[in-house]
Amino acid sequence: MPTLNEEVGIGKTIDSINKEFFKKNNWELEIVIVDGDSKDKTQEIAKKKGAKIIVEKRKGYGRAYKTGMSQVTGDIIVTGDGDATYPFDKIHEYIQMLLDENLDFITTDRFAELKHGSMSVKHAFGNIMLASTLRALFLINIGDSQSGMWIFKKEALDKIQPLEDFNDGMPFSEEIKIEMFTTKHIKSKEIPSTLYAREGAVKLESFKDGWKNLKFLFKKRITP
Ligand SMILES: Nc1nc2c(ncn2[C@@H]2O[C@H](COP(=O)(O)OP(=O)(O)OP(=O)(O)O)[C@@H](O)[C@H]2O)c(=O)[nH]1
Ligand SMILES: [Mg+2]
Repeated sequence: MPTLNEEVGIGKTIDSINKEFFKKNNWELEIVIVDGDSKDKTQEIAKKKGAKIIVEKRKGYGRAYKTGMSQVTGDIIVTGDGDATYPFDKIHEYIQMLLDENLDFITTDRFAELKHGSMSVKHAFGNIMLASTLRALFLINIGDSQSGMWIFKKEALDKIQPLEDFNDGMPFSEEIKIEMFTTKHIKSKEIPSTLYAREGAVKLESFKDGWKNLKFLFKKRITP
């Protein structure tokens, strides 16, 4: 989980993971936050709840993931924000599906179940626009191009472009989907999921990030 000043949501996010299920199945669980040098109690809370802390002072959502993914050692990686919006209470089911269906990469469609107050009309509109653009430009069938919860085999990262080539900002989210869905021999799937209302302050700057995400799609489409 990338975190930047998420003291309000990080505890709830970590607590929601069904640790019993992991234990019962002998699945080793490592919780990792990649923290952008938060000035609040994010690191303290996460540490108390058993998470490993990686500090990445360089700015950006994508930068945090690039650093985190290059350092974690598990066979399966599950991602999501530290703001209690993504259904970490269901990740054991998603992992089980990845294994049962022998998939390499799962991305989650938040639109399947938007809980009250989880997405403003403005954000929903922006997300739908971005997803439509992604579908048109890359011919892949994804309904939610900006979802930040993915469940995937770490080895899939070896089959796509090098992590360091990924965008450092919010476009990381669409870029990982494009890479996973357009690379041969990677079995990818989008599954229905949920979005809860956010805890704590938003880091996203709607118009600025929306525009950056849109420009990124066109730029990626034309660069070889
Ligand atoms: N390490 C690190 N984490 C970041 C940075 N920017 C954002 N994050 C984290 O990345 C996640 C996504 O950011 P959000 O502000 O939730 O963006 P969003 O999910 O598009 O917006 P909401 O719908 O309002 O939640 C959150 O857990 C943030 O704390 C950063 O520069 N560095
Ligand atoms: Mg968020």
